[in-house]
Amino acid sequence: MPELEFVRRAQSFGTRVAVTAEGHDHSYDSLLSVSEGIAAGLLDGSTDLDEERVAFLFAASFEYAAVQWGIWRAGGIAVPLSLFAADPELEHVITDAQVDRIIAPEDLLEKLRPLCDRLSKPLLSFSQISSQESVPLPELEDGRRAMILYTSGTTSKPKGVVSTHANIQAQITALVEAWGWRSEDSIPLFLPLHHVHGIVNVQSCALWSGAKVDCLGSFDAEAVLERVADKQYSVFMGVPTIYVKLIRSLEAADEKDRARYRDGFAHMRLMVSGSAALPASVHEQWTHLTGQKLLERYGMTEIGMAISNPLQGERRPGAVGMALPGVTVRLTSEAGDVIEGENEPGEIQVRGPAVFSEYWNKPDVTQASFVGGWFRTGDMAVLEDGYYRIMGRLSVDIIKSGGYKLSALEIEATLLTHPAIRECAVVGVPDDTWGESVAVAVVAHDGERIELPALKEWATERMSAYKIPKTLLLLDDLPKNAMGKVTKPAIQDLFD
Ligand code: MCA
Ligand code: AMP
Repeated sequence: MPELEFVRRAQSFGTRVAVTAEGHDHSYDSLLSVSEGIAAGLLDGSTDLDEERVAFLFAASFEYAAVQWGIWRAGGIAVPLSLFAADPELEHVITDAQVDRIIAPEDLLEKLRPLCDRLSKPLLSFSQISSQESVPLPELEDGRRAMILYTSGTTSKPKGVVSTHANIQAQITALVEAWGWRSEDSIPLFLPLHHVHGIVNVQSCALWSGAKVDCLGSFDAEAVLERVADKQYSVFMGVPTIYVKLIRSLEAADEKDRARYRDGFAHMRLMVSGSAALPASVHEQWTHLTGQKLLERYGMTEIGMAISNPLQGERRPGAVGMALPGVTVRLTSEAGDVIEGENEPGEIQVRGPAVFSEYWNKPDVTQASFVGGWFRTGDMAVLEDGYYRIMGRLSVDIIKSGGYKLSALEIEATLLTHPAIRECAVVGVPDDTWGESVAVAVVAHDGERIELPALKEWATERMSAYKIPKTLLLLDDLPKNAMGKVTKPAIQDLFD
């Protein structure tokens, strides 16, 4: 029976350790047998899930990997949920993706139960869905839809990005080739598993290669540093905020510990930064403290990774490098002309097998996102001496904070449901730790006062912590242009 490539490869890795979590090692054999049991449980007598959307809410763990593989092996579409999402955000994903079933570990059932009951969606525990029965699994083509990830954009609600198995495989193989992944590799996983960075770049590349993923749950600088000092890892991947936080810990450590950490980092063969701009100063500070030159790369949910500094050769601070294997990149001017030479900025457009298939149930938005088969990223870059340098985004309404992509419009729409808010404008403001942080200018209804702590508390029920404004300005009116449109750059200036 033809198997998906990741299953075929895992069979050859057998007893090697695939995932370590909470002090337990889990082999590739175990991942194969447990995921087969989950596939059988999900199939429950049918022969193929036929792209049923199955949502799941797990921290990085053996269970996460087994459920993801189980959904795939049964022919379903995996819809990973965010551990940090508030109920309205979870509801949007579950209803928009038309999810039929939701799987969670025992300790998260209570959190999800009221929402699932209200939406009349079956909620199943990990043990409930695991079957001991051996049943034939469906034969799957690579073109089958595999995953929907929710990403914010210039529409107010996040959109579901659909990737096929072929897309995901292309995303993985580009990185395995470019970054030299091998079965001896070991990598810590502390990133969230509802985004490409954690799912594809860390977990999937490692499991494709027969390497080991060490699941740390969440990011804790001290815990990470101790394991690094223990020389547990050969590869390391994080967003710039993680490197900023680690730099702070390294600087605060005493000389003896700092030397141990430095040794641990120096022992690694590759350290990667991405998901947001890595300031050249952080790049340089990192080299100074650890002896490692970070490899910065550029990617997006819709395309996986597209551009990367080289594994061998110059890793240029402030630049993201060149197109990855199998990816074609071009820049276009505002008028839509292709830019041929260097030093002229333009929009990054991408083509290749890694590019997603569609936004779920949004044919018009999908169509508008492509021009002649090229995906329009909405990011600006310039080519300089053979390396791309990211210049920023076309839309002021996209904020990158801690590596998360946030929609100012989505946050505004939620804040406008606050009874005291008449008007508001959300902007990203520069922040040394988070890259950008969320700020809001608010006009209150007559006689109302809005204080930041109370607004934060109100927002906690309605949005993920990283979307909640960290700064608030109460204004009598929002700055607007002659057409009556709010001028966001003027609002950004007010926060200076
Ligand atoms: C949390 N806080 C923030 C933010 N987030 N403040 C400002 N801006 C933020 N974005 C506050 C909290 O409210 C809390 O405040 C304090 O900071 C600590 O929060 P906590 O969540 O504990 O922070 P952390 O655990 O240290 O999180 C930092 C993190 C996390 C590990 C960097 O943000 C993270 O995992 N980011 C990665 C996201 C990611 O994977 N993105 C990839 C998507 P208080 O102490 O007052 O309560 S992009 C992608 O996939 C594409 C394809 C790509 O290119 O990679
Ligand atoms: P997401 O939609 O969450 O996948 O985020 C993708 C976005 O992150 C891109 O469109 C870029 O704006 C941003 N991004 C990713 N990597 C980098 C990088 N190395 N430098 C600057 N921005 C980046």
